[in-house]
Amino acid sequence: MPDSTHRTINDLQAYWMPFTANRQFKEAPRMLVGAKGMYYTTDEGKKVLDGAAGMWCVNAGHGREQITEAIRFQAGQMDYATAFQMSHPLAFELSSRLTSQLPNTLDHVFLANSGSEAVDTALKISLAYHRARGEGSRTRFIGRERGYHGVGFGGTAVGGIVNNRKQFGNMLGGVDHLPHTHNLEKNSFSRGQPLWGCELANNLENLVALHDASTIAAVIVEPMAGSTGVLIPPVGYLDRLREICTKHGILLIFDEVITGFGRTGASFGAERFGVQPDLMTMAKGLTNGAVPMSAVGTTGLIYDALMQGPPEIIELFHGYTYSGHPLACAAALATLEIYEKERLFDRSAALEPYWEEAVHSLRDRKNVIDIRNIGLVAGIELLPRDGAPATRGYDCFIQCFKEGLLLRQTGDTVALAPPLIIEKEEIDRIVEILGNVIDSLD
Ligand code: PXG
Ligand code: PLP
Repeated sequence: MPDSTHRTINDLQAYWMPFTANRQFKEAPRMLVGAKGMYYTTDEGKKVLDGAAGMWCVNAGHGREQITEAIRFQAGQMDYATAFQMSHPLAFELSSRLTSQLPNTLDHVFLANSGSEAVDTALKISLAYHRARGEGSRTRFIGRERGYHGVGFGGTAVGGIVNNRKQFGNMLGGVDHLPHTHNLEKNSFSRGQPLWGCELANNLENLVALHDASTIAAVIVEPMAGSTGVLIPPVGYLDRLREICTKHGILLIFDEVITGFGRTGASFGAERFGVQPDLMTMAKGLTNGAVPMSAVGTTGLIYDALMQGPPEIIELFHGYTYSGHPLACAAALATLEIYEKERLFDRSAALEPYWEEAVHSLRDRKNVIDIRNIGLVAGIELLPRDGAPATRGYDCFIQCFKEGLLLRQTGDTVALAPPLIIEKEEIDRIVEILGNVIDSLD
Protein backbone atom coordinates (compact mmCIF):
# COMPACT_ATOMS: atom_id res chain seq x y z
CA MET A 1 0.00 0.00 0.00
CA PRO A 2 1.30 3.47 -0.74
CA ASP A 3 2.21 5.45 2.33
CA SER A 4 -0.07 8.44 2.60
CA THR A 5 0.58 9.21 6.26
CA HIS A 6 2.72 12.18 5.31
CA ARG A 7 -0.40 13.92 4.06
CA THR A 8 -2.00 16.38 6.39
CA ILE A 9 -5.76 16.66 6.66
CA ASN A 10 -5.63 20.02 4.93
CA ASP A 11 -3.57 18.86 2.01
CA LEU A 12 -5.25 20.23 -1.10
CA GLN A 13 -3.51 17.86 -3.49
CA ALA A 14 -5.72 14.76 -3.46
CA TYR A 15 -8.88 16.40 -4.76
CA TRP A 16 -8.78 16.66 -8.55
CA MET A 17 -11.13 19.57 -9.01
CA PRO A 18 -13.66 19.61 -11.87
CA PHE A 19 -13.43 22.26 -14.61
CA THR A 20 -10.86 24.12 -12.53
CA ALA A 21 -7.28 25.30 -13.02
CA ASN A 22 -6.15 22.98 -10.20
CA ARG A 23 -2.62 24.29 -9.73
CA GLN A 24 -3.66 27.93 -9.83
CA PHE A 25 -6.56 27.31 -7.41
CA LYS A 26 -4.45 25.38 -4.92
CA GLU A 27 -1.99 28.28 -4.76
CA ALA A 28 -4.80 30.63 -3.69
CA PRO A 29 -7.91 28.63 -2.76
CA ARG A 30 -11.38 30.13 -2.62
CA MET A 31 -13.41 28.19 -0.06
CA LEU A 32 -17.09 28.44 0.77
CA VAL A 33 -18.22 27.08 4.14
CA GLY A 34 -21.75 28.35 4.66
CA ALA A 35 -24.79 29.52 2.73
CA LYS A 36 -28.07 31.19 3.65
CA GLY A 37 -30.56 33.03 1.51
CA MET A 38 -28.71 35.17 -1.04
CA TYR A 39 -25.29 34.82 0.59
CA TYR A 40 -22.36 32.47 0.89
CA THR A 41 -19.88 32.65 3.76
CA THR A 42 -16.20 32.05 3.01
CA ASP A 43 -13.70 30.29 5.26
CA GLU A 44 -12.50 33.76 6.22
CA GLY A 45 -15.99 34.64 7.47
CA LYS A 46 -16.72 36.99 4.57
CA LYS A 47 -20.25 37.24 3.11
CA VAL A 48 -20.49 36.87 -0.66
CA LEU A 49 -23.62 37.78 -2.61
CA ASP A 50 -24.56 34.81 -4.79
CA GLY A 51 -25.10 36.22 -8.26
CA ALA A 52 -25.00 32.75 -9.84
CA ALA A 53 -27.46 30.70 -7.72
CA GLY A 54 -24.49 28.45 -6.92
CA MET A 55 -24.06 27.16 -10.47
CA TRP A 56 -27.54 28.02 -11.80
CA CYS A 57 -29.25 25.68 -9.35
CA VAL A 58 -30.19 27.33 -6.06
CA ASN A 59 -33.28 29.05 -7.44
CA ALA A 60 -35.12 29.31 -4.10
CA GLY A 61 -32.08 30.66 -2.23
CA HIS A 62 -29.73 28.82 0.09
CA GLY A 63 -30.46 26.85 3.24
CA ARG A 64 -34.23 26.50 2.86
CA GLU A 65 -35.47 24.97 6.10
CA GLN A 66 -38.30 23.05 4.42
CA ILE A 67 -35.90 21.29 2.06
CA THR A 68 -33.39 20.56 4.81
CA GLU A 69 -36.13 19.12 6.97
CA ALA A 70 -37.51 16.94 4.15
CA ILE A 71 -34.05 15.49 3.52
CA ARG A 72 -33.44 14.95 7.23
CA PHE A 73 -36.78 13.22 7.69
CA GLN A 74 -36.32 10.94 4.69
CA ALA A 75 -32.78 10.00 5.75
CA GLY A 76 -34.20 8.82 9.06
CA GLN A 77 -37.12 7.02 7.43
CA MET A 78 -35.39 5.15 4.60
CA ASP A 79 -31.91 5.93 3.31
CA TYR A 80 -32.09 4.09 0.02
CA ALA A 81 -34.63 2.05 -1.90
CA THR A 82 -33.70 -0.51 -4.51
CA ALA A 83 -34.42 1.13 -7.84
CA PHE A 84 -34.76 -1.73 -10.33
CA GLN A 85 -37.85 -3.99 -10.14
CA MET A 86 -38.58 -2.24 -6.79
CA SER A 87 -39.43 1.32 -5.85
CA HIS A 88 -40.82 3.65 -3.20
CA PRO A 89 -43.81 6.04 -3.08
CA LEU A 90 -41.92 9.33 -3.29
CA ALA A 91 -40.56 8.54 -6.75
CA PHE A 92 -44.12 8.23 -8.07
CA GLU A 93 -45.35 11.26 -6.16
CA LEU A 94 -42.51 13.40 -7.49
CA SER A 95 -43.01 12.20 -11.05
CA SER A 96 -46.72 13.06 -10.96
CA ARG A 97 -46.07 16.47 -9.44
CA LEU A 98 -43.33 17.25 -11.89
CA THR A 99 -45.28 16.21 -14.98
CA SER A 100 -48.19 18.37 -13.82
CA GLN A 101 -45.88 21.37 -14.22
CA LEU A 102 -44.36 20.46 -17.57
CA PRO A 103 -45.72 21.48 -20.96
CA ASN A 104 -48.81 19.31 -21.19
CA THR A 105 -47.57 16.85 -23.79
CA LEU A 106 -44.72 15.77 -21.49
CA ASP A 107 -46.49 13.34 -19.23
CA HIS A 108 -43.77 10.90 -18.17
CA VAL A 109 -40.41 11.40 -16.48
CA PHE A 110 -37.33 9.23 -16.19
CA LEU A 111 -35.20 10.05 -13.13
CA ALA A 112 -31.40 10.34 -13.02
CA ASN A 113 -28.79 12.21 -10.99
CA SER A 114 -27.16 14.94 -13.04
CA GLY A 115 -27.73 16.96 -16.15
CA SER A 116 -25.14 14.84 -17.93
CA GLU A 117 -27.03 11.66 -17.09
CA ALA A 118 -30.31 13.24 -18.15
CA VAL A 119 -28.79 14.12 -21.53
CA ASP A 120 -27.43 10.59 -22.01
CA THR A 121 -30.85 9.25 -21.08
CA ALA A 122 -32.70 11.53 -23.51
CA LEU A 123 -30.36 10.57 -26.36
CA LYS A 124 -30.77 6.86 -25.61
CA ILE A 125 -34.56 7.10 -25.32
CA SER A 126 -34.59 8.81 -28.74
CA LEU A 127 -32.69 5.92 -30.30
CA ALA A 128 -34.86 3.31 -28.61
CA TYR A 129 -38.04 5.13 -29.69
CA HIS A 130 -37.14 5.13 -33.37
CA ARG A 131 -36.01 1.52 -33.21
CA ALA A 132 -39.25 0.47 -31.51
CA ARG A 133 -41.15 2.06 -34.40
CA GLY A 134 -39.11 0.23 -37.00
CA GLU A 135 -36.91 3.20 -37.86
CA GLY A 136 -33.65 1.88 -36.46
CA SER A 137 -31.68 3.76 -39.13
CA ARG A 138 -32.31 6.98 -37.25
CA THR A 139 -29.12 7.07 -35.18
CA ARG A 140 -27.73 10.52 -35.93
CA PHE A 141 -27.90 13.44 -33.49
CA ILE A 142 -27.78 17.12 -34.33
CA GLY A 143 -26.44 19.48 -31.67
CA ARG A 144 -25.39 23.10 -31.97
CA GLU A 145 -22.13 25.03 -31.84
CA ARG A 146 -21.61 26.55 -28.40
CA GLY A 147 -24.10 24.08 -26.91
CA TYR A 148 -23.36 22.53 -23.52
CA HIS A 149 -24.96 19.21 -22.69
CA GLY A 150 -22.80 17.96 -19.85
CA VAL A 151 -19.78 15.74 -19.93
CA GLY A 152 -20.91 12.20 -20.75
CA PHE A 153 -19.66 10.93 -24.10
CA GLY A 154 -23.05 11.63 -25.67
CA GLY A 155 -23.36 15.12 -24.22
CA THR A 156 -19.77 15.96 -25.10
CA ALA A 157 -20.33 14.85 -28.69
CA VAL A 158 -23.55 16.80 -29.27
CA GLY A 159 -22.11 19.75 -27.34
CA GLY A 160 -20.34 22.44 -29.27
CA ILE A 161 -17.45 23.59 -27.10
CA VAL A 162 -14.04 22.80 -28.53
CA ASN A 163 -12.19 22.75 -25.21
CA ASN A 164 -14.62 20.16 -23.89
CA ARG A 165 -14.12 17.96 -26.95
CA LYS A 166 -10.56 18.12 -28.16
CA GLN A 167 -8.96 16.04 -25.38
CA PHE A 168 -11.25 13.08 -25.94
CA GLY A 169 -10.93 11.82 -29.47
CA ASN A 170 -13.83 10.72 -31.63
CA MET A 171 -16.56 10.27 -29.04
CA LEU A 172 -20.05 9.43 -30.36
CA GLY A 173 -20.09 9.00 -34.14
CA GLY A 174 -22.66 10.39 -36.53
CA VAL A 175 -23.15 13.75 -34.90
CA ASP A 176 -23.49 17.06 -36.71
CA HIS A 177 -24.04 20.60 -35.49
CA LEU A 178 -26.17 23.62 -36.27
CA PRO A 179 -24.47 27.01 -36.24
CA HIS A 180 -24.79 28.99 -33.01
CA THR A 181 -26.94 32.11 -32.94
CA HIS A 182 -24.57 34.62 -31.34
CA ASN A 183 -23.95 37.69 -33.49
CA LEU A 184 -22.52 40.87 -32.01
CA GLU A 185 -22.83 42.83 -35.23
CA LYS A 186 -26.56 42.27 -35.59
CA ASN A 187 -27.75 41.78 -32.04
CA SER A 188 -25.49 43.45 -29.47
CA PHE A 189 -27.30 45.00 -26.50
CA SER A 190 -30.59 43.29 -27.42
CA ARG A 191 -33.09 43.18 -24.60
CA GLY A 192 -34.80 39.82 -24.31
CA GLN A 193 -34.96 37.85 -27.56
CA PRO A 194 -32.87 39.31 -30.40
CA LEU A 195 -34.72 40.11 -33.60
CA TRP A 196 -32.13 38.84 -36.04
CA GLY A 197 -31.24 35.17 -36.47
CA CYS A 198 -34.44 33.16 -36.94
CA GLU A 199 -33.21 32.09 -40.37
CA LEU A 200 -30.24 30.28 -38.80
CA ALA A 201 -32.71 27.52 -37.94
CA ASN A 202 -33.01 26.80 -41.67
CA ASN A 203 -29.57 25.23 -41.48
CA LEU A 204 -31.39 22.23 -40.08
CA GLU A 205 -32.97 21.76 -43.53
CA ASN A 206 -29.46 21.72 -45.03
CA LEU A 207 -28.36 19.05 -42.55
CA VAL A 208 -31.44 17.00 -43.36
CA ALA A 209 -30.68 17.37 -47.07
CA LEU A 210 -27.11 16.26 -46.45
CA HIS A 211 -27.74 13.27 -44.17
CA ASP A 212 -31.37 12.42 -45.00
CA ALA A 213 -34.11 12.50 -42.37
CA SER A 214 -34.14 8.70 -42.24
CA THR A 215 -30.74 8.81 -40.47
CA ILE A 216 -31.54 11.51 -37.90
CA ALA A 217 -32.90 10.59 -34.46
CA ALA A 218 -33.01 13.92 -32.65
CA VAL A 219 -31.98 17.54 -32.47
CA ILE A 220 -30.80 18.72 -29.06
CA VAL A 221 -30.54 22.38 -28.08
CA GLU A 222 -30.71 24.51 -24.99
CA PRO A 223 -33.65 26.92 -25.43
CA MET A 224 -31.19 29.52 -24.14
CA ALA A 225 -27.52 28.53 -24.10
CA GLY A 226 -26.33 29.24 -20.56
CA SER A 227 -22.82 27.91 -20.15
CA THR A 228 -21.33 29.53 -23.22
CA GLY A 229 -22.36 32.99 -22.23
CA VAL A 230 -26.14 33.45 -22.18
CA LEU A 231 -27.14 33.17 -25.84
CA ILE A 232 -30.82 33.99 -26.15
CA PRO A 233 -32.78 32.44 -29.00
CA PRO A 234 -33.74 34.89 -31.76
CA VAL A 235 -37.46 35.51 -32.18
CA GLY A 236 -38.97 32.64 -34.20
CA TYR A 237 -35.83 30.49 -34.11
CA LEU A 238 -37.05 27.70 -31.84
CA ASP A 239 -40.45 27.66 -33.58
CA ARG A 240 -38.65 27.08 -36.88
CA LEU A 241 -36.57 24.22 -35.42
CA ARG A 242 -39.81 22.70 -34.15
CA GLU A 243 -41.45 22.94 -37.57
CA ILE A 244 -38.53 21.32 -39.36
CA CYS A 245 -38.25 18.51 -36.80
CA THR A 246 -41.97 17.76 -37.04
CA LYS A 247 -41.87 17.80 -40.82
CA HIS A 248 -39.09 15.18 -40.89
CA GLY A 249 -40.08 12.99 -37.94
CA ILE A 250 -37.05 14.11 -35.94
CA LEU A 251 -37.38 14.37 -32.15
CA LEU A 252 -36.68 17.75 -30.59
CA ILE A 253 -34.92 17.65 -27.22
CA PHE A 254 -34.81 20.80 -25.11
CA ASP A 255 -31.99 20.70 -22.60
CA GLU A 256 -33.53 22.75 -19.81
CA VAL A 257 -30.94 21.98 -17.14
CA ILE A 258 -30.37 25.73 -16.76
CA THR A 259 -33.53 27.22 -18.25
CA GLY A 260 -35.90 25.14 -16.12
CA PHE A 261 -37.60 26.14 -12.88
CA GLY A 262 -38.17 29.83 -13.36
CA ARG A 263 -34.85 30.99 -14.70
CA THR A 264 -36.23 32.54 -17.90
CA GLY A 265 -39.25 34.17 -16.27
CA ALA A 266 -41.54 31.17 -16.82
CA SER A 267 -41.64 27.61 -15.50
CA PHE A 268 -39.51 26.36 -18.41
CA GLY A 269 -37.93 27.75 -21.56
CA ALA A 270 -40.55 25.78 -23.49
CA GLU A 271 -43.23 27.92 -21.87
CA ARG A 272 -41.32 31.18 -22.14
CA PHE A 273 -40.59 30.69 -25.84
CA GLY A 274 -43.89 28.93 -26.61
CA VAL A 275 -42.36 25.85 -28.22
CA GLN A 276 -43.02 22.25 -27.21
CA PRO A 277 -40.19 19.74 -27.30
CA ASP A 278 -40.61 15.95 -27.48
CA LEU A 279 -38.16 15.42 -24.66
CA MET A 280 -36.92 17.77 -21.98
CA THR A 281 -33.94 17.38 -19.66
CA MET A 282 -33.99 18.98 -16.22
CA ALA A 283 -31.60 19.03 -13.25
CA LYS A 284 -30.10 21.76 -11.01
CA GLY A 285 -33.19 23.71 -9.84
CA LEU A 286 -35.18 20.49 -9.51
CA THR A 287 -33.86 20.05 -5.95
CA ASN A 288 -32.66 23.62 -5.46
CA GLY A 289 -29.18 22.09 -5.71
CA ALA A 290 -29.55 20.40 -2.33
CA VAL A 291 -29.28 16.77 -3.51
CA PRO A 292 -28.13 15.73 -6.98
CA MET A 293 -31.09 14.82 -9.19
CA SER A 294 -32.16 15.12 -12.80
CA ALA A 295 -35.11 14.11 -14.93
CA VAL A 296 -36.10 13.59 -18.55
CA GLY A 297 -39.64 14.50 -19.50
CA THR A 298 -41.08 12.65 -22.50
CA THR A 299 -44.35 12.60 -24.39
CA GLY A 300 -46.87 9.80 -24.00
CA LEU A 301 -46.20 8.99 -27.63
CA ILE A 302 -42.58 8.14 -26.87
CA TYR A 303 -43.43 6.26 -23.68
CA ASP A 304 -46.20 4.27 -25.36
CA ALA A 305 -44.00 3.37 -28.33
CA LEU A 306 -41.72 1.55 -25.89
CA MET A 307 -44.44 -0.08 -23.79
CA GLN A 308 -44.86 -2.93 -26.27
CA GLY A 309 -44.52 -6.69 -26.21
CA PRO A 310 -45.27 -9.01 -23.30
CA PRO A 311 -45.71 -7.11 -20.00
CA GLU A 312 -43.00 -9.10 -18.24
CA ILE A 313 -40.19 -7.74 -20.41
CA ILE A 314 -38.11 -4.76 -19.34
CA GLU A 315 -38.99 -2.11 -21.90
CA LEU A 316 -35.92 0.11 -21.59
CA PHE A 317 -32.54 -1.32 -20.63
CA HIS A 318 -31.37 1.82 -18.93
CA GLY A 319 -31.30 3.24 -15.39
CA TYR A 320 -29.09 4.29 -12.52
CA THR A 321 -28.50 2.87 -9.05
CA TYR A 322 -29.67 6.21 -7.74
CA SER A 323 -32.58 6.87 -10.14
CA GLY A 324 -35.30 8.35 -7.93
CA HIS A 325 -33.11 8.34 -4.82
CA PRO A 326 -35.36 8.85 -1.76
CA LEU A 327 -33.38 11.81 -0.41
CA ALA A 328 -33.43 13.48 -3.81
CA CYS A 329 -37.17 12.86 -4.21
CA ALA A 330 -37.80 14.36 -0.78
CA ALA A 331 -35.68 17.40 -1.64
CA ALA A 332 -37.37 17.84 -5.03
CA LEU A 333 -40.89 17.60 -3.60
CA ALA A 334 -40.07 20.23 -0.97
CA THR A 335 -38.46 22.42 -3.63
CA LEU A 336 -41.45 22.25 -5.99
CA GLU A 337 -43.68 23.15 -3.08
CA ILE A 338 -41.61 26.24 -2.31
CA TYR A 339 -41.62 27.31 -5.96
CA GLU A 340 -45.38 27.02 -6.02
CA LYS A 341 -46.16 28.53 -2.63
CA GLU A 342 -43.86 31.52 -3.12
CA ARG A 343 -44.76 31.82 -6.81
CA LEU A 344 -41.09 32.15 -7.62
CA PHE A 345 -41.50 31.72 -11.38
CA ASP A 346 -43.89 34.67 -11.42
CA ARG A 347 -41.43 36.56 -9.28
CA SER A 348 -38.74 35.96 -11.85
CA ALA A 349 -41.04 37.37 -14.55
CA ALA A 350 -42.09 40.31 -12.38
CA LEU A 351 -38.49 41.28 -11.64
CA GLU A 352 -37.37 40.95 -15.26
CA PRO A 353 -37.97 44.61 -16.28
CA TYR A 354 -36.06 45.91 -13.24
CA TRP A 355 -33.30 43.37 -13.81
CA GLU A 356 -33.09 44.32 -17.49
CA GLU A 357 -32.76 48.04 -16.73
CA ALA A 358 -30.17 47.33 -14.05
CA VAL A 359 -27.88 45.16 -16.14
CA HIS A 360 -28.18 47.35 -19.23
CA SER A 361 -27.08 50.34 -17.15
CA LEU A 362 -23.59 48.80 -17.45
CA ARG A 363 -23.55 49.40 -21.20
CA ASP A 364 -21.15 52.37 -21.13
CA ARG A 365 -18.67 50.80 -18.75
CA LYS A 366 -15.12 50.13 -19.94
CA ASN A 367 -14.74 47.38 -22.58
CA VAL A 368 -18.35 46.21 -22.40
CA ILE A 369 -19.26 45.01 -25.91
CA ASP A 370 -22.59 43.33 -25.28
CA ILE A 371 -25.26 42.81 -22.64
CA ARG A 372 -27.94 40.12 -23.02
CA ASN A 373 -30.80 39.30 -20.68
CA ILE A 374 -33.97 37.30 -20.20
CA GLY A 375 -35.88 36.31 -17.06
CA LEU A 376 -33.36 36.53 -14.23
CA VAL A 377 -30.31 35.85 -16.38
CA ALA A 378 -27.80 38.20 -17.92
CA GLY A 379 -24.59 37.89 -19.87
CA ILE A 380 -22.13 40.75 -20.03
CA GLU A 381 -19.48 40.38 -22.67
CA LEU A 382 -16.16 42.17 -22.34
CA LEU A 383 -13.73 42.95 -25.11
CA PRO A 384 -11.00 40.29 -25.12
CA ARG A 385 -7.50 41.54 -24.40
CA ASP A 386 -5.18 41.46 -27.41
CA GLY A 387 -3.61 38.00 -27.60
CA ALA A 388 -4.97 37.00 -24.19
CA PRO A 389 -8.60 35.94 -24.57
CA ALA A 390 -10.57 35.11 -21.42
CA THR A 391 -8.12 36.87 -19.07
CA ARG A 392 -10.25 39.97 -18.67
CA GLY A 393 -13.28 37.76 -17.92
CA TYR A 394 -11.30 35.76 -15.38
CA ASP A 395 -9.93 38.88 -13.69
CA CYS A 396 -13.48 40.22 -13.48
CA PHE A 397 -14.66 37.00 -11.79
CA ILE A 398 -11.79 37.03 -9.26
CA GLN A 399 -12.10 40.73 -8.50
CA CYS A 400 -15.87 40.51 -8.03
CA PHE A 401 -15.38 37.61 -5.62
CA LYS A 402 -12.92 39.73 -3.62
CA GLU A 403 -15.50 42.51 -3.56
CA GLY A 404 -18.18 40.12 -2.29
CA LEU A 405 -20.00 38.99 -5.46
CA LEU A 406 -20.02 35.51 -6.97
CA LEU A 407 -20.73 35.24 -10.68
CA ARG A 408 -19.94 32.77 -13.49
CA GLN A 409 -17.31 33.42 -16.10
CA THR A 410 -16.97 31.86 -19.51
CA GLY A 411 -14.31 33.33 -21.74
CA ASP A 412 -14.74 37.10 -21.64
CA THR A 413 -18.42 36.89 -20.78
CA VAL A 414 -19.64 37.00 -17.21
CA ALA A 415 -23.02 35.46 -16.47
CA LEU A 416 -25.43 36.47 -13.74
CA ALA A 417 -28.26 34.19 -12.60
CA PRO A 418 -29.18 34.97 -8.99
CA PRO A 419 -31.61 33.00 -6.84
CA LEU A 420 -35.18 34.01 -7.77
CA ILE A 421 -35.74 35.33 -4.23
CA ILE A 422 -33.45 38.28 -4.96
CA GLU A 423 -34.60 41.75 -3.81
CA LYS A 424 -34.20 44.93 -5.83
CA GLU A 425 -31.53 46.28 -3.46
CA GLU A 426 -29.50 43.14 -4.11
CA ILE A 427 -29.86 43.62 -7.85
CA ASP A 428 -28.54 47.17 -7.37
CA ARG A 429 -25.65 45.83 -5.30
CA ILE A 430 -24.70 43.27 -7.97
CA VAL A 431 -24.65 45.97 -10.64
CA GLU A 432 -22.69 48.37 -8.42
CA ILE A 433 -19.96 45.85 -7.59
CA LEU A 434 -19.73 44.56 -11.16
CA GLY A 435 -19.68 48.07 -12.66
CA ASN A 436 -16.87 49.20 -10.38
CA VAL A 437 -14.86 46.06 -11.04
CA ILE A 438 -15.29 46.33 -14.82
CA ASP A 439 -14.07 49.93 -14.73
CA SER A 440 -11.07 48.97 -12.61
CA LEU A 441 -9.80 46.30 -15.05
CA ASP A 442 -7.14 47.14 -17.60
N1 PXG B 1 -27.09 20.53 -19.90
C1 PXG B 1 -27.04 21.86 -19.68
C2 PXG B 1 -27.83 22.79 -20.56
C3 PXG B 1 -26.25 22.37 -18.64
O1 PXG B 1 -26.20 23.70 -18.43
C4 PXG B 1 -25.62 20.10 -18.11
C5 PXG B 1 -26.41 19.65 -19.15
C6 PXG B 1 -24.88 19.08 -17.30
O2 PXG B 1 -25.36 19.01 -16.00
P1 PXG B 1 -24.43 18.35 -14.84
O3 PXG B 1 -25.37 18.27 -13.68
O4 PXG B 1 -24.00 17.02 -15.34
O5 PXG B 1 -23.29 19.33 -14.61
C7 PXG B 1 -25.54 21.47 -17.82
C8 PXG B 1 -24.67 21.94 -16.68
C9 PXG B 1 -21.57 27.24 -16.07
C10 PXG B 1 -21.96 25.84 -15.68
O6 PXG B 1 -21.82 28.18 -15.35
C11 PXG B 1 -23.00 25.23 -16.32
C12 PXG B 1 -23.31 23.90 -16.02
C13 PXG B 1 -22.59 23.22 -15.07
C14 PXG B 1 -21.56 23.86 -14.42
C15 PXG B 1 -21.23 25.20 -14.71
O7 PXG B 1 -21.04 27.40 -17.15
N2 PXG B 1 -24.34 23.32 -16.72
N1 PLP C 1 -19.79 0.28 -12.49
C1 PLP C 1 -20.08 -0.86 -11.82
C2 PLP C 1 -19.00 -1.88 -11.60
C3 PLP C 1 -21.39 -1.08 -11.35
O1 PLP C 1 -21.70 -2.21 -10.72
C4 PLP C 1 -22.38 -0.08 -11.57
C5 PLP C 1 -23.76 -0.23 -11.07
O2 PLP C 1 -24.15 -1.26 -10.52
C6 PLP C 1 -22.04 1.08 -12.27
C7 PLP C 1 -20.74 1.23 -12.71
C8 PLP C 1 -23.05 2.16 -12.55
O3 PLP C 1 -23.31 2.93 -11.42
P1 PLP C 1 -24.62 3.86 -11.32
O4 PLP C 1 -25.79 2.94 -11.42
O5 PLP C 1 -24.50 4.54 -9.99
O6 PLP C 1 -24.55 4.80 -12.49
